Amino acid sequence: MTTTKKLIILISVTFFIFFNLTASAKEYTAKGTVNAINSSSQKLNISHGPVKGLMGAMKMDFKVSDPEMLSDVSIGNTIKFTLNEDKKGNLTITDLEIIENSEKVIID
Ligand SMILES: [Cu+2]
Repeated sequence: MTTTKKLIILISVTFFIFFNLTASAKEYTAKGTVNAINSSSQKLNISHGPVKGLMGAMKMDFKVSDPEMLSDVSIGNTIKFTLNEDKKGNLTITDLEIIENSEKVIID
């Protein structure tokens, strides 16, 4: 094998590894309303709008990256959040911001 061929193979392998690593994590931005806060499972149940390139509007659970985020929100809040999708397709909220602070009034 010539040195040139070895070099081409080495460059190809390097690029292949690089693109696989960089393509692993994807980020999305979404908006939704908090339906439930589950601190034991570190999840928020959210009715979210369409997430471009990922999914349509639906009601579902999302894990948050930091449990502190659960105490930042209240049921009924409309939030804007950042979703991170890992290589396996697991979705995690990595950032959130309250855009409408209308808390649900619970009457006992
Ligand atoms: Cu969804």
